[in-house]
Amino acid sequence: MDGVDRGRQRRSGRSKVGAWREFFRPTRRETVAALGAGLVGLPGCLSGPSFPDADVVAGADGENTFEPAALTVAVGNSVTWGFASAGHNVCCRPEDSDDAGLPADAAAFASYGPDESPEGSLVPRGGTYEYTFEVPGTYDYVCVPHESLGMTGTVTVE
Ligand SMILES: [Cu+2]
Repeated sequence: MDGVDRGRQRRSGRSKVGAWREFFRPTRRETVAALGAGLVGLPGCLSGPSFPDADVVAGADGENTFEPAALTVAVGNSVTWGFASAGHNVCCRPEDSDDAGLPADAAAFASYGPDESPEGSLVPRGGTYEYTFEVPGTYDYVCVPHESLGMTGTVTVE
């Protein structure tokens, strides 16, 4: 129960993602309304899709980054990645990337299926990917197309 409390505190203290959101600064209701009105496609809108419920934003401002790159969550917590630009994925499968790693007793995961191409299976702009961490430890994941450019991240599960 102590772990749940600490997890909540960490989830509410997502400062880097929070700072990114402040640029757009929508309320949840405004975001839903804006998405419904097709804001994503409006010319001149440079902030891209907003992800009120995302823990990690991939490709913000067209950069090859995960923000925040390091995140700590409690066992049983879900992490949601929001994809602010096209061309990215999430891979925590050592068979697909030398930079991917996870606890020995944890299952590998990726935003694409086991039979899909790691390089070619990408989450669309505005899409999300969610994974629930049931095994404690350190998870090093990558965006396969951009791992050589440093698009990597870590989730620590306590
Ligand atoms: Cu990428």
